Amino acid sequence: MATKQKLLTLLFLAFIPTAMMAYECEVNGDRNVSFVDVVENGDLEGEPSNDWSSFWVLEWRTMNEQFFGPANIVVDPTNANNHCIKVVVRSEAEAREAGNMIDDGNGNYAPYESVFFVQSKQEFESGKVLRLTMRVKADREAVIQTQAHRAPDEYNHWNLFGNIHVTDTWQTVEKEVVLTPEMAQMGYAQGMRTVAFLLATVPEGNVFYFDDIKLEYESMTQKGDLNNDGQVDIYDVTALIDIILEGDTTPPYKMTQYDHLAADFNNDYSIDIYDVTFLIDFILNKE
Ligand SMILES: [Ca+2]
Ligand SMILES: [Ca+2]
Ligand SMILES: [Ca+2]
Repeated sequence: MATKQKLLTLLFLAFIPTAMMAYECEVNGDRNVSFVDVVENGDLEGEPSNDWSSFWVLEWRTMNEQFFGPANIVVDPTNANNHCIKVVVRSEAEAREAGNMIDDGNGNYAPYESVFFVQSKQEFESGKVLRLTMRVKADREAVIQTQAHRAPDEYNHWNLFGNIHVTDTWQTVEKEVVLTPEMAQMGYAQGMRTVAFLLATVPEGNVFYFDDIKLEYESMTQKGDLNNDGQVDIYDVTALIDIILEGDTTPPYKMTQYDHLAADFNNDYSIDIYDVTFLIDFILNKE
């Protein structure tokens, strides 16, 4: 930490005076509403990262043992050139036989016996517009439910995007919602960043496949404008250094006065010294 601080101070002293004097730039004209995708590798074709996964599951890969972690990426059963996520949902009979069924409180097989989670890199507050797009199919026709969670398996609200009707052929789902305070809040903690899909809705069990997943939010900001004031300038550099010093530098980012996705200037899912140099470079070279 001490070394990092020293490095930042050096950079700061070297670049900032020049930036302050002559190169402050006005980017008001470039501002517009856009949708920003907050999942990584949504088409499941890239290398899975060890640092961060957008896609989690609570499932039963062996019928007796609960698995809670990154989702399983497999070859698409309908297209050998494509990859997708596969989630296995055990049947009610298998769950009862295993003796560890997650029930609904009344002894019944619960929809949340198996859950697929899409986890955003960014927390959201109420009022945000969220848009979900994905392709989905299942071995058995089913209606699955969507919930708002804080992190995977940290429940916020029973409904997010409504129910989704899934059939045995690939179909594209598109949903949009404005987050309510109930969706965005868990107890005293503001912030929602996870869509939960409750999959155990057919007692016979099921197998689900998901692909081409996007979770987007409506944004007014642009890269480098961390404080969302319409300009990319020295104040954004100091905000960026603040974020680094506070250590909130990898997804999922907390909600603060700064836009962390705007801070990750080179889009590598890490906010670090490289972003500081890229941002300073951008400010110096902007006409
Ligand atoms: Ca794919
Ligand atoms: Ca700014
Ligand atoms: Ca970065």
